[in-house]
Amino acid sequence: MTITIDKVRIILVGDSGVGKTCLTHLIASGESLSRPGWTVGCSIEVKLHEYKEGTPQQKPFFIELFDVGGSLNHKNSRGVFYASADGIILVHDLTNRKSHSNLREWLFEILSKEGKDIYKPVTSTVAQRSDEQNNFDPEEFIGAAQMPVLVMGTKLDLVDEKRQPKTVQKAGGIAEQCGAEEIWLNCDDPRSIAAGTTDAVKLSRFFDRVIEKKLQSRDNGFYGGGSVTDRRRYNTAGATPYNINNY
Ligand SMILES: Nc1nc2c(ncn2[C@@H]2O[C@H](COP(=O)(O)OP(=O)(O)OP(=O)(O)O)[C@@H](O)[C@H]2O)c(=O)[nH]1
Ligand SMILES: [Mg+2]
Repeated sequence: MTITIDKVRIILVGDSGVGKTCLTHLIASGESLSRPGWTVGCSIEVKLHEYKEGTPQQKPFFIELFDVGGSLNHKNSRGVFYASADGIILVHDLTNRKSHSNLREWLFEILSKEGKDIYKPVTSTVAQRSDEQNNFDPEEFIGAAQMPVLVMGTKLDLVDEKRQPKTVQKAGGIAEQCGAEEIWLNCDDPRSIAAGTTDAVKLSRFFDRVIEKKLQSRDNGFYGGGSVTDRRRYNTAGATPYNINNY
């Protein structure tokens, strides 16, 4: 017997080396990844998620995780992966404060790419653009885009509170500015987001929000991305529903 399962798309962005590929793999498979290579372009993993688990509305959804390579070399070409995103996971390295402050720029980059008419810069010179970027207000964006955001800090195992007390702080960070939930974890430890943990619940709630938002846009007739109607067949006999793709 085959059933049809809807999908949503979540993009993971953040500086190169923060751990997006390890995190994506951990979320999708529940396992840690020992030696990831740099991501060129984007790689995709898929997770089967139970929307509103334990309620009468429970329903399976595919969560497509678009792990976008963070290298500066691909800054101009990666906009294509942002199209029809339904949610964003902003990833930073807890031992690298700059990777956290750069998340504003990542949000700006997503919004200013073609295909997203939520926040279109009107200027074109480098100086004007940099000005626009500095004045960019994440809260305003989140309000306009209505796109669920989750902030995830990696390498918690490497944080030495005594030596780096100022590096790790939740208050006033990008999560607070966006009104987003935040998870800190060690991607090398599969128990970090194991079922039943607080962070697994947070993650599951985020997936539910992304799905809910998408269903709402579809009901309101705002949806134009095509992925809810682009359904996939899933063989309930137990075959792997999806492979990792490199785009
Ligand atoms: N100790 C520790 N190492 C981590 C953690 N997460 C990732 N790493 C390591 O950080 C390095 C970079 O991880 P990646 O997942 O490749 O980083 P990325 O963000 O995908 O990088 P790009 O593909 O270049 O954008 C690897 O050596 C990982 O093993 C963590 O939570 N703890
Ligand atoms: Mg990677």
